[in-house]
Amino acid sequence: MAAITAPHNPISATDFANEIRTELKYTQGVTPKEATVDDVYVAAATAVRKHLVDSWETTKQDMVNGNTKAVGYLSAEFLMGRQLQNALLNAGLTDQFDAAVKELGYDPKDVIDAEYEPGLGNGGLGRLAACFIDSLASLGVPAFGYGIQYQYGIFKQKFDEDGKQIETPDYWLLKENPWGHTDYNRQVHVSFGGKVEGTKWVPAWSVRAIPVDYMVPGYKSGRVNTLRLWTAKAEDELDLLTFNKSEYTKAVANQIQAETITKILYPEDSTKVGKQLRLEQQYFFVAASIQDAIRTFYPGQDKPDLTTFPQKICFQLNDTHPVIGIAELMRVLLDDYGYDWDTAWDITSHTFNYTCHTLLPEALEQWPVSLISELLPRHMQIINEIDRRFVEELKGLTSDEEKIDRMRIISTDKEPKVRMAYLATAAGQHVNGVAELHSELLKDVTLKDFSDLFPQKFTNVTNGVTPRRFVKIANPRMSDLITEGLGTDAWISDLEMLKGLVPLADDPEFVKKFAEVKKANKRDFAAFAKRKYGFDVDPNTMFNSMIKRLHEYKRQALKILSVISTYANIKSGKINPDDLVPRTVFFGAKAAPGYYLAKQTIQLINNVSRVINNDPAVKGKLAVYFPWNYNIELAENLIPATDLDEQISQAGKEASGTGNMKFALNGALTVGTLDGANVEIRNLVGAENFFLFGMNVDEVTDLYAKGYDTKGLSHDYYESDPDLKQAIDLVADGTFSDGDKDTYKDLVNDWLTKDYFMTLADFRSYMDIQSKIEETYRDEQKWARMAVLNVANSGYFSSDRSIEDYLERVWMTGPMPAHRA
Ligand code: C3B
Repeated sequence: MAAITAPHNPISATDFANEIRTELKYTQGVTPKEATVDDVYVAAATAVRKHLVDSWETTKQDMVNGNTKAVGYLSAEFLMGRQLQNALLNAGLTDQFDAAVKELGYDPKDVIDAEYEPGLGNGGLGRLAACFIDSLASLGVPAFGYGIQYQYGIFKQKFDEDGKQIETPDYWLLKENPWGHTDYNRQVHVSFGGKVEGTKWVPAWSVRAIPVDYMVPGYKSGRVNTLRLWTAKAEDELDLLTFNKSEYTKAVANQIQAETITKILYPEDSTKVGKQLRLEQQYFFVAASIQDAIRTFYPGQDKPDLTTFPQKICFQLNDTHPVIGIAELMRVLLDDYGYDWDTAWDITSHTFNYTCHTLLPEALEQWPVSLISELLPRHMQIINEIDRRFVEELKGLTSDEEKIDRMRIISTDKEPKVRMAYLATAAGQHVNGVAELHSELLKDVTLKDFSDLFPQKFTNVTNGVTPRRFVKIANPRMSDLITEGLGTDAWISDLEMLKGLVPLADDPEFVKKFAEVKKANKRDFAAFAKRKYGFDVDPNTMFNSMIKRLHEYKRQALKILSVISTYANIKSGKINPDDLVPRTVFFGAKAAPGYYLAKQTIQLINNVSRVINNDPAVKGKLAVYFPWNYNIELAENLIPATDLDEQISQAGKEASGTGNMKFALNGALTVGTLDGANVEIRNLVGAENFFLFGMNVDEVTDLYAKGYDTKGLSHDYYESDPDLKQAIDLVADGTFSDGDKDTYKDLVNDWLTKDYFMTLADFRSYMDIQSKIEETYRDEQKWARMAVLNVANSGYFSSDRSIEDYLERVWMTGPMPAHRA
């Protein structure tokens, strides 16, 4: 793939400082003397944005005028992280920025810190979308990210004095947002409700969808794509008549209803919700995006030839959230442009592809037919017809009536529902899982009936992460060492080049330098943790991290029980603390506000932390920290400083994981189960460089078959393992709740009677691997060598590679020809 390398930006630091001064004066109206660090941040952001505009313009023009099919990545979440450093890197202005800001009398770090991190995603799925649009731009593929500009992102997390999670709203737009351009001149309208007369939809109400555009600059590709996030506004802002009668609230009712649509990100992550508002959100952003794509690729045409649409753009459905888009494109083609069903279906089915991100059945959305009928009656009519025709098609493929019933897009139960995953699978050309194991399980279990009859639709694309943000920017020291080792920095856009580090794993000099980088990163993190959270972290201990959403299947409970067990054994004298490798355990996790057991687990971790960190008996040997409000900033700081990463989900539950990739790429070793992308990481870095424990998928399946969760078998594990019993008893007896035995009652009860995710069954195996981890860690050289090999063999996990796989297996397109000035 021919990458064009943009020249290093020729502007000098002094000129860039002048550009910042100009923005301060003409955009913000402050003198450099009056300016605060927030002003300087906004001015610098505005200045760097201007350096990207020309490429943005040519990219858009080349996309519309050229013949390369574009990608529309439809996602309810884009967890972008802070933008300034990434924009500077891709504009070739990092060094000039540092010098210019110093010239203006500021510390570059403070200016970068002035940016408020947008939280428009819940976790892995949203961050993956952000990595993917970065890679699309860096590879020079024409692409749009389409999503929602939520007014409130994911909640801000705090802990109260009891250690409980407190959620507060994240009103991020209170701060100036210099990256998003609200384009009032490109608004579209989206309708809802009403009735159908024959096949004519007469909606009851509509809203304006206003795009907020973000530049997505590629790394050394000379390309800048667009992330277009829609925000909802009322058609008639204010009912003046009512207002003049002094009925203020009533007068703005319309506005409130409209703007509610993009008010808040759903705080759910892989768990069930059934809210009308969520369907409104989903329809709102896909309907706006489809209109946008048509007007972009057929500018000024009243009667475009939309049979060419699948050659202009393909839409990737990021999980089930945008799947209603299938019915919407059908509606647009049938009703707005007058195509017959077969033509419309041919266009639609060649436009959409679907990525499934889960194995939890409850996370595959199903919308009640009654709800869709009310909110989108014409779409329900269309889905009924899709279902009817699909059944006909199935009858031609199988005589198994039960199978046909199982596969129906509309379920046949008493309260029929539309199964969005089935709709996507039936309609699209390709369905992919996000790691090899996950894609296999999709074919063998979750979507088995479909893969039996339509095997050609199924493929795998293993996830990846962007090396720009998660290596180059997050870990500058290690990046410099890699560049020194390889003699080039070309690895940043060709991550497989890290393989060149393999021989250096046997060069004691290089390995030593690598270990020193990790130590320096740990000191940096300790300083960060002190500044930000007031923690006194000891950088001379092993840093052991578990950062991800709090979910039972991810098994933070397993980790905290192991910590409790070690603590208890030190206290009882069973373990001599001097025999332990001193360790600091970090947790970072938000729990969905309505997820009771997850919130209890958070409370338990906080209180274990309080007890252990204040107990002189374990001082210097064991500490637990739980920095609140886990976000990308924390990840970018903690990952480069981590020695040991926890990927301990129950086998068969984590679709892929992407944190695991970030850690391996930053020289942390993994302790993990054979789940998600762990399997591929272990294969690539070598089994001897990975700490494997626990049951595999088959063993988990067997244990369910024996009745593990239904017959209370977890209790046997509790009774037969004294360490496990001791740890659970300490939770139950009030050791971590000031003597109160009720605090964790439900959690303990769940462990002992159900334990659906088999934490107790995997406990012994998890404890056993710890001695191997400690023994390895004591040999500094050996550990560092393993860490180097993890980095060297993880180049596969670049999101550039994921995107290349999508291009080849799913989208059938590629980069645009290089732009010639
Ligand atoms: C997540 C999965 O839980 C992860 O295993 C996976 O790595 C990422 O998606 C990206 O593919 N996921 C999520 O964050 N939110 C969902 N609703 C479903 C899956």
